[in-house]
Amino acid sequence: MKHDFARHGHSPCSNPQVRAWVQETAELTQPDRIFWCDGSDAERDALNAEAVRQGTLITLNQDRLPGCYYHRSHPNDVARVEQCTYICSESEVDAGPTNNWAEPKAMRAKLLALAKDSMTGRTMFVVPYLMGPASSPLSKVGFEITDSIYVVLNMRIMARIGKVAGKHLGDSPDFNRGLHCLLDLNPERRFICHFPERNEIISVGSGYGGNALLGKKCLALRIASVLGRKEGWLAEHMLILGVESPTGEKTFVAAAFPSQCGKTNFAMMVPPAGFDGWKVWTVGDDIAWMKPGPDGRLYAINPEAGYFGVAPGTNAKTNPNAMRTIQRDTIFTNVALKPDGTVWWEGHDDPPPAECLDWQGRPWTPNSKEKAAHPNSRFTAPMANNPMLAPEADQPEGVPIDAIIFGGRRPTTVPLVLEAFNWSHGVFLGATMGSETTAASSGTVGQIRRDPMAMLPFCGYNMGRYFRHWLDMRKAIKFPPRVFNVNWFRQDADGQFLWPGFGQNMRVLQWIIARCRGRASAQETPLGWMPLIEDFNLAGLANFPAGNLERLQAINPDEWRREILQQDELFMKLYQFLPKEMIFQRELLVARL
Ligand code: GTP
Ligand code: SPV
Ligand code: MN
Repeated sequence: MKHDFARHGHSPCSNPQVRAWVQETAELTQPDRIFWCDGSDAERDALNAEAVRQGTLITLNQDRLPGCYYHRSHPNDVARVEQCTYICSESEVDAGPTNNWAEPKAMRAKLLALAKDSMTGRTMFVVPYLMGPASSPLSKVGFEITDSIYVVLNMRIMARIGKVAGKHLGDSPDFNRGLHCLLDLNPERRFICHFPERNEIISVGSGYGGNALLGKKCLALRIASVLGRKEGWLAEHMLILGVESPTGEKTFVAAAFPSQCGKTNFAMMVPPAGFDGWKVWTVGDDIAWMKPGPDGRLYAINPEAGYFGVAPGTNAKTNPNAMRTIQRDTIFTNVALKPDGTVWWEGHDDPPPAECLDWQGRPWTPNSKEKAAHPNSRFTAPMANNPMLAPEADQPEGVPIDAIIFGGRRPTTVPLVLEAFNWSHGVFLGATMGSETTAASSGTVGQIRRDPMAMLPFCGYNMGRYFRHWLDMRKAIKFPPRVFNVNWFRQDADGQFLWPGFGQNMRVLQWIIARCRGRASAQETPLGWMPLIEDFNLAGLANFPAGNLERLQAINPDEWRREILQQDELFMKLYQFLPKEMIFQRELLVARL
């Protein structure tokens, strides 16, 4: 085995535990080469060139999309796989009724057998990475060992890579071990496994997204949620944004929406006409780590450094800042490839190309029956490209959160916006969230399921105890954020969205901020505080039929009867572990209705 330390001046991390683990993993997987990533630009160029040579990446039109590359994943490997994702805690109760559990010893043995000799003839990459800003007390170090050059190139964008991680770690043994092996991409041998007690992740058989970029869902949510419970903080599937008012007042908000339910779009929102002087700054678009600060407020950091965003539907009208962000240094995965070396997807600004290659590399024309881009096709782009990246995004202490928003994709039942009566009620609103399933995870799309706090696929421990942890956090936060519930996706009888969404969500955000600042009145309803119709800012909103706001805010008793029954299904599943407060909140809701 040749250790390729000299190439591009890489030097391996000097941490003895890291070196021992890398050595042990190399002995197991038997790569031809070991490549330690240092995060330099020279390394990026060399890796891109090598990925193009191998056919893993296609170079896009460098005049129009400088630094951009194109990738097609295996057609059977296009989304997260919840049925293959396991929490391998020592005790099954610790994983809880909403996670797949496997006995850790047996699962480890099975995975290590699969990993054995799996890198023969290949390069083993060692990616040191830091989740969170340099020198933040909230940041965490991980090492990902992978045989996928595509994973390395994505991790380079999504996390802070190389020396910064080694420096943060020093000689400490406190780092996450992540082993990723592509194997042969056979779905039968696809396992995404978490060992919370060992701070370890082993992922085999998938090269895509959250299955393979181990810093993201595996570490920053599943493992981090366990650490957060132990250490007194929250790891959440939340975007973080800052709203600046015309007077320069800044308010930070964190929002949990399930996968493909609008986090990236909300985080990068541009206020519409009529909101002169208002600005929305992005801190993060997918994950928030939140901890009470010394001043008694809740502070949040974005552990990531890039966006792994949904391509379809992204255009200059829905998300202009994303369109600017992905003009350079971006990897496009499973979108359509145009003959001029640029990219396209359903919902792009450009009309459908007369001809192109679809996400599987097959010729596509506007007459084709199938979509040109996969519904879960994505861009991987550095957050530094975002023209509205919050200046606070790198602040080690994070940003103070004044509002927490929960929202799902609900065609009926759930109003556009309401505010919780208090923290416990807010936790209840999050805990009972439902949402339609989307293409972000393999399986049926469009089915409503309970997705508490948008964390159903990402909570690394028992969901009942997770609710308890949320309730307990109240005691540690002197000035708790207010909690809100939103739904951008309510439809009329013809299946049309009642709310225009995207930039117009600024109107909802404006009410939320006014509530946080004690400036907006509200009416009490069975579900929570709601804006007074006459107070809600609809000024200048064109083509918004009279009565639509009433329809968006309507509480339909029949729908709510069904909703409570569906909430009960989750509560029954968790019953043994469910905090009593959740039962009280349910009773109060029933009584109010
Ligand atoms: P993940 O990266 O999977 O976690 O998704 P996300 O939560 O970041 O969702 P994203 O912002 O990428 O949006 C997902 C889909 O919802 C896209 O197709 C968007 O066009 C659409 N979408 C986002 N915001 C809105 C909205 O306000 N209204 C409507 N109707 N659609 C929206
Ligand atoms: C999600 O599914 O919530 C994502 C995409 O953000 S992935 O990284 O694949 O999990
Ligand atoms: Mn996500």
